[in-house]
Amino acid sequence: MSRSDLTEAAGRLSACRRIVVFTGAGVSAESGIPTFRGEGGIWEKYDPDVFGNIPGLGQVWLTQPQRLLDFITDALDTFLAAQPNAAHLVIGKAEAAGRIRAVVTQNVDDLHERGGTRTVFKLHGDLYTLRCLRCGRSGPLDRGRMERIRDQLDGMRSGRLAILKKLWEIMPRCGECEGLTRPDVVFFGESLPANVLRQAEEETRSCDAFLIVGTSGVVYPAALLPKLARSRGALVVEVNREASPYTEMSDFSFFGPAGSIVPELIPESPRPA
Ligand code: BJW
Ligand code: ZN
Repeated sequence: MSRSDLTEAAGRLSACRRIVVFTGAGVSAESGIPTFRGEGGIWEKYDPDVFGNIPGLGQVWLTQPQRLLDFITDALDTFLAAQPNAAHLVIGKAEAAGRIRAVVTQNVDDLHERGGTRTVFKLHGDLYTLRCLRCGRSGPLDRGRMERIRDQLDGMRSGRLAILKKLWEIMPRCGECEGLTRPDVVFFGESLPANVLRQAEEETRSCDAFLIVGTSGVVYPAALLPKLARSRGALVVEVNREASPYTEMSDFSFFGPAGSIVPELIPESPRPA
């Protein structure tokens, strides 16, 4: 990455008014949420064949509830502590300034929203929403409730059956029908929310620039969106720690931390193109 390339890419982006930002775990890494893959990723500690799908999670609940407890505790600690970083904030400001049409994210955190972005399409769902397994209704899982669940987990350290029983007790229930709920996130083998995917595709088809931030680009169908943008003639710019399946097809690729590079690409006061 050279400074002149960054300046050129920023100049090209400053002429665009329908930018779609497509993000993955890397945009939240500097907020303290580990990525999935790679060194230090979540899946170094928790096998995706077990923790990445519902049958695997069901199995671990029954056979190793302590492992499930660790997974949930880690997740709650991490998400409760995370704050938006410079990339989330500058994206929110650029949207408010009318330069960005939408953020399409694979992340289930709320950092884009807290960074000020209003139009966020969450392809893989939302950790802060619960869905009832009985009646299908969705409702918010606010931070206060999350903190209370986190506190209750602390007291549960021994005895498989005792942990199973306690987990069952503290699983949030539906406000309407008292049914068990689950986080409204998309695991492997589950469909993405159809209307969210459709709107994300529409925005992608009609954008003039597509800014990819912090994704390895290996999970489908989300991984197809950059190709859709490219096929429609959008300017494609990538920010990542390392090369990805998008590097070859991008007009510009910048390798480094999103929190430093994204503010250079979409500065608050863009220079005229
Ligand atoms: C930084 C940075 C910094 C770091 N700054 N950058 C065979 C072929 C093709 C497809 C399939 C197949 N077999 C099955 C499928 C379908 C499957 C799929 O795509 N699998 C592939 C992995 C092979 N997809 C699905 O199942 C989806 N549903 C679906 O397709 O339904 C129809 C269907 C059903 C049944 C069968 C077939 C089709 C659902 C996908 C759901 C994904 N869910 C997860 C979370 C799981 C829950 C959990 O365990 O918590 O979503 S998986 C995980 O990956 C998470 C993410 O959203 C997603 C993408 O990851 P992301 O965001 O790219 O993160 P990383 O970690 O991979 O990359 C981070 C990047 O950031 C890296 O590049 C770093 O370098 C970079 N970085 N720090 C900038 N500071
Ligand atoms: Zn219900």
